[in-house]
Amino acid sequence: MISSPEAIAPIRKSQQIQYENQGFIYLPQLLNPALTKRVLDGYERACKAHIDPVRAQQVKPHYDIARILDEDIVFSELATLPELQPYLLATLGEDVQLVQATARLFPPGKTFTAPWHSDMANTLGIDLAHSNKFHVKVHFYFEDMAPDQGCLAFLPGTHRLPREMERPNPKDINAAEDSVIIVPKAGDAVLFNTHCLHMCLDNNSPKDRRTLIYSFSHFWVKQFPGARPSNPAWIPEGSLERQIFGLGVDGLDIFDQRPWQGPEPSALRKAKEHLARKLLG
Ligand SMILES: O=C(O)CCC(=O)C(=O)O
Repeated sequence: MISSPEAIAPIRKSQQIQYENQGFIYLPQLLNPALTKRVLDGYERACKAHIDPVRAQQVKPHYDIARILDEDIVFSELATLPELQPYLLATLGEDVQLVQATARLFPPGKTFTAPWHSDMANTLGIDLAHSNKFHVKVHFYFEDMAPDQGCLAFLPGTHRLPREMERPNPKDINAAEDSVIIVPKAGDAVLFNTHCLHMCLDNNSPKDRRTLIYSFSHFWVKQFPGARPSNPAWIPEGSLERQIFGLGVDGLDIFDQRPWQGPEPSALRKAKEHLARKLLG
């Protein structure tokens, strides 16, 4: 079945403005309780199989499962979640694709992220201050977080700083006073522009922080291994859903992928409109 763009309600203008200006959106209760429980169960099974044995051998600042999509169909469902789709379309565009999916466990301890970093700071060939629809991450939560449990924090608006402008010195930043710290509950998600300065704060709680982290970008961006489930039956039928897993519509150029039936690829349409304007004077 090919869905139509009208089937997906756009996000609210206020959310779009907030995202464009601040660089992140907090999405409380994006996952319903039944889905949240399935995600938690799937994560715990995967953790038992892949993280527990490593952890028994080696102490690491954090533990990742890079091929989480192969562990349970529920992790593929998250990537194409209907409630998430309007946000992906608004923050990236119609050619959205999943590029990486990871399950992460962050044990109590100091943060493993660089203080106030952009994931994209060294990206060549694109000026991210002018391209705020390039790359987003979604962190999914399936249990309530405590404020000191390694939460995400952002310096709002910093994705828009010109490349040549000096970034704030981490020594001058007091997270509690200068940043926005998100303390999510089970079922929540946080979507952010990965060029916005952010970090994961220390996990000073006695509990592991357990999350899922999915990265999305455009159809022409290279996917990490594991960004598509090995079992093709776990890829839903819809054209947007297939595109999210890197399976485009045959006959459409890689730079012009759109999931929707009907409209021609935008480059072709624009060329035709241009020609028509010329012919008709
Ligand atoms: O909270 C984490 O696990 C990592 C946060 C981060 O820096 C990221 O997702 O880019």
